Amino acid sequence: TVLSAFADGVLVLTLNRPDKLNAFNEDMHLALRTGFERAHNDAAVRAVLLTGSGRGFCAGQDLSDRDPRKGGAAPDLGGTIEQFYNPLIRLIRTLDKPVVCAVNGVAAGAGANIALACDITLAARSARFIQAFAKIGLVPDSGGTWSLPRLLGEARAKALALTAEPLDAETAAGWGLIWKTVDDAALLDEATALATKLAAGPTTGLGMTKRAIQAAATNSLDEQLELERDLQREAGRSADYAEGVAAFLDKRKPEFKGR
Ligand code: LHQ
Repeated sequence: TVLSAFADGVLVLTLNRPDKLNAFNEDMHLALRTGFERAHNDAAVRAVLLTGSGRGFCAGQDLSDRDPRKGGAAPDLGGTIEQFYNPLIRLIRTLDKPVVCAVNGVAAGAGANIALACDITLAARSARFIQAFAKIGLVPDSGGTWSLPRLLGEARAKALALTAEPLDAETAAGWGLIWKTVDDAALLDEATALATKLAAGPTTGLGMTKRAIQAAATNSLDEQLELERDLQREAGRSADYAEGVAAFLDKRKPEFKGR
């Protein structure tokens, strides 16, 4: 349900239930979690690339898993969120390495918000983002109610969430919801090149940069200035800082080790 490949420091995780537009069932959740846990624990992994196989990126929760017409007690959706979606979003946000997301096609429901939780999100020009929740009486999850207003402001966040209208990738990029759009045929190459470049970077410093920018969401300026001071102190002790400065002075390309 998730293809996993490792090359040049990049762990590529490909959602792989193309017949269902890569909607999440439990197996896919567990496989994706295993992938992100590996990224956390394996120092050789210095960037992650998340994408989907087939014509969709991810259609959110697999709704055929929980057909209400089959009767029985209403499922505890809070339990599903607690068990699967929330841990996934935390794994992505707390990973001290860059996560690139290549949205190869439609991203709906939780699928859209997982893409928004990644650090750098590129999308195929034909992709669409849909806060599909309102269509079935649900509330945006996977951090959507947090990321949408931060990335877009309340006006656009509310309109997208309340109407569930699809947002085309070009508009999403223009609004600052994602980093950029790429021609469909070039998406995977471009996203792989970006992830590979990041994986050859000063991983410790990049991880701290990610942490600092995320902390700004809740910090005051004073708290943020202090955080920057502390992180810079730590970064200044890294081998990659010494290498970066030496390479600059030698007028050569740095060879970062990620430490
Ligand atoms: C699907 C799905 C799908 C199953 C396409 N499930 N089969 C959290 C906690 C617990 C429970 C509930 O949810 C959540 C969070 C959520 O993510 S809620 C939001 C769930 N997702 C949706 O509501 C999106 C449902 N899908 C759609 O609206 C459309 O499929 C989109 C707009 C994504 C794509 O439309 P089309 O390009 O027209 O493709 P399609 O609808 O024909 O889909 C292709 C196939 O994939 C089709 O199967 P079939 O056997 O007919 O070929 C769909 O049934 C299947 N599929 N999404 N979420």
